[in-house]
Amino acid sequence: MLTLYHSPGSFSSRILWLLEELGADYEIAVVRYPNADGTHADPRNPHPHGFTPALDHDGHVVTETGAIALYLTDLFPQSDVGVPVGHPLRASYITWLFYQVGLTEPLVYMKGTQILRKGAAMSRLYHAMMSHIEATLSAGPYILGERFTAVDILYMSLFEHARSLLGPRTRLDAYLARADRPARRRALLKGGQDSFPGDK
Ligand SMILES: N[C@@H](CCC(=O)N[C@@H](CS)C(=O)NCC(=O)O)C(=O)O
Repeated sequence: MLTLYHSPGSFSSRILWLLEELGADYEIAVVRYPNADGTHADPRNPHPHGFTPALDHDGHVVTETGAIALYLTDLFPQSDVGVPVGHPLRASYITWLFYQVGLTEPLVYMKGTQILRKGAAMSRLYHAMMSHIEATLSAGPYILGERFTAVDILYMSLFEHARSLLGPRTRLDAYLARADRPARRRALLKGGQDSFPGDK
């Protein structure tokens, strides 16, 4: 049994979208955040900090969005949303999953909090990273090429959320227009969000 510990509008919405793409049978446990000082975490949530997402699979707990994405797509190797071991795209798939959670997400966060302004090396890395992503998408339509994968779920969710920080980017906007997928709409409804981000 798969149970997703979820808070509407949080990172767990990405995993909900992935579960819908995979056609998985799962339950959602809606949990509340802890207070800012870390106290009063929801006692049902197995995440060590009370954050979301956390995934319980038959009593085994996985946390961290990237780890959950890899775990789930490995659990459903027949799905096109992941890339199984031995497939020619596996190296690229894992590289991009880790690039998203380990580099893109923190650098975009640092841009949002203005920390980037204080560090020339980090700022340079941010611009190099965005150029790399856009160059990759020019061969797209998706990060891995023709195939929509869990990597796109993580990137589309992040870039939609942070879109106003990123400046004019035609290619990125064309990419984000592809996020309107039936599984995404189902996930938003099931996850407690009643409208699609692009809808007026
Ligand atoms: N590195 C974690 C981050 C998870 C995270 O920060 N989740 C946020 C929601 S987007 C959260 O649960 N925050 C609780 C809080 O701020 O108290 C992941 O990628 O899963």
